[in-house]
Amino acid sequence: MPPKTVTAQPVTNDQRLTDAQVQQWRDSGYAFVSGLLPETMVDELAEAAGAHYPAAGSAAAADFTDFGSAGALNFPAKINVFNQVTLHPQLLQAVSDLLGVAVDTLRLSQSDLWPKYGRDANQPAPPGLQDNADQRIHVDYPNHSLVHPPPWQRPEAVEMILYLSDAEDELGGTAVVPRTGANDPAYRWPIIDSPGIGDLRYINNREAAETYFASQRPASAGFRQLLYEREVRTLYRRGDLLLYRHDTWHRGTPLAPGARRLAHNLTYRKAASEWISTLHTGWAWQAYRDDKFLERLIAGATVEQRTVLGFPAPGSDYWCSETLAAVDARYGMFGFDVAPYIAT
Ligand SMILES: O=C(O)CCC(=O)C(=O)O
Ligand SMILES: [Fe+2]
Repeated sequence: MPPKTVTAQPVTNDQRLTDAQVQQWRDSGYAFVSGLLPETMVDELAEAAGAHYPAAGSAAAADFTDFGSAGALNFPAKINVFNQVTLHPQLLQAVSDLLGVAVDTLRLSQSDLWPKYGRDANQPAPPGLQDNADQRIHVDYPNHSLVHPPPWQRPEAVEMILYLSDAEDELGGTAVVPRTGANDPAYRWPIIDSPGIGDLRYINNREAAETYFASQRPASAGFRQLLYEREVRTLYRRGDLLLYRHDTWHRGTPLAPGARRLAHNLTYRKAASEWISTLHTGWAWQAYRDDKFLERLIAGATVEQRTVLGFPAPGSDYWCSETLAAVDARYGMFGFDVAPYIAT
């Protein structure tokens, strides 16, 4: 049987999620939407990221194995539009709508962009447990959180995959397992039947992971087969956005041979959930550059966008006459306006 696919549903004209999309994310663990970000911005990002990574079919692409945050384009990037997308007001509004909290209580915890290549049909079979082409079904919380996601009705974060390519031959979609309700066996509690959790080995590749479960955890192996049977795959187009959660079962699936998919991963958490890690390398390693792009980014951001990066919000205890003057001295020449931070 061919995999079941889902297509993105348009947002409303004012670039907000519809009530149905919000409800679907809260109940089913995902929503797949189109039209949230301006098309021109998505095109610009796709072009810039496309030039940054090896072309599909090139020798460098065949050698490319570096995926995950460390090897990816990271926030803040020298590519301006990458940063603009990361802090786009419409994305922040969507997260605020999903979590039901104000934008200024959100924090960015992941922004990285990476390519995935379709293995050439005559390339040798993939070696290794960590091969990324056909992923094992999993949840993302182990490398995002120090703990375990709270009960379903209290989500702490929104994860996103912004697709910058079209699915070629309808392959490479992210598979997700829609949650059907409070008693859905696929979402039994706690969520621990996934590689890397507890004393389970971390294995990325589906076949290797399921062989491992069959021999080490036969009870989990049967459960996991149910997850594969229940999955639906995103039939993505450039600009489509998958919104999901740290407790959503999902996985990456193989691309068409020779294809390249570019995808931007984004996560925003609640400010109070400090146990959720920051996955991108962050600004510490981007300070002290002669082009001052970090300073310009901070100065040019809105108050809300800065707050999402962890900059002290208006009203924070941090602000006093001394810090106002000092921060102005650091950023004022780049156009930073200290006024919103002055207590009235
Ligand atoms: O590539 C995808 O579509 C999903 C990737 C993923 O879930 C992961 O790497 O954790
Ligand atoms: Fe994942």
